[in-house]
Amino acid sequence: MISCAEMKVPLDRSIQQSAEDTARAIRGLLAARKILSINLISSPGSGKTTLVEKMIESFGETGRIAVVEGDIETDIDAQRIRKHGVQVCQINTRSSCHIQPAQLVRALEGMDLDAVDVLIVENVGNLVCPAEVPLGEDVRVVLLSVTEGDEKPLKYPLVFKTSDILIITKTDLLPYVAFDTEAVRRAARTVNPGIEIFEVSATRGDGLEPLLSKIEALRAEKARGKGRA
Ligand SMILES: Nc1nc2c(ncn2[C@@H]2O[C@H](COP(=O)(O)OP(=O)(O)OP(=O)(O)O)[C@@H](O)[C@H]2O)c(=O)[nH]1
Ligand SMILES: [Mg+2]
Repeated sequence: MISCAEMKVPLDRSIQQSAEDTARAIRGLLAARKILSINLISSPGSGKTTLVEKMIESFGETGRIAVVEGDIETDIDAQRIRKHGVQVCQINTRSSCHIQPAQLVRALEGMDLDAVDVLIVENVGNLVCPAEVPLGEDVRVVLLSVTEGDEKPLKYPLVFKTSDILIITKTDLLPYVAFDTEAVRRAARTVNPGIEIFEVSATRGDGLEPLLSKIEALRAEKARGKGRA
């Protein structure tokens, strides 16, 4: 006789494998089209959508950016992005605290991928669950705003460990909060020595240039077929 506890393990594994398979399929689909995909992860309100808006403005028409917005409810973020004239698809995850790979597949099915060079996926605002679920991305980016506290890389290590880039956001607010940028840099590098770190104020425009240059370099690398996929 098989107990419930014993049965749960293979079931959980098959669900996990299925999500991984789907993420792999997304990676293949985007790699075949040489589309650079970026998965943005942060706590709610760290400035993801604001930064995406700045990226679209900076890359302009030639950037061929498409955006997938993940939120529990509403299409508020998709409406913000739509105003910039790029392709956007809103996913409402309802009870799920992250975008599932299968949801991303459905979103991509509704897009003209031949007109895209860079796909930006803004995950549901959360530092925990999105870190556990790859979406076939080339680049994972974690954002941490200066109002959230400088100990976060140590308290939420997985997302910092699995990200390629850390963006410290809202640096214009540094004079008003106790936030030790150097401590964050040290903590992030403790959990992930290879993480690349940028500091930006999207609203004031500070620090955007090096970040945008980095993304442009990744896009060019992908276009030449030298991406990680
Ligand atoms: N001072 C300051 N405020 C910012 C900056 N970037 C974003 N904000 C503000 O922070 C708030 C949240 O910004 P969003 O871009 O919506 O944040 P988000 O991470 O997309 O939020 P969710 O999608 O809800 O997780 C808004 O009021 C923005 O105007 C910044 O660089 N400096
Ligand atoms: Mg947002």
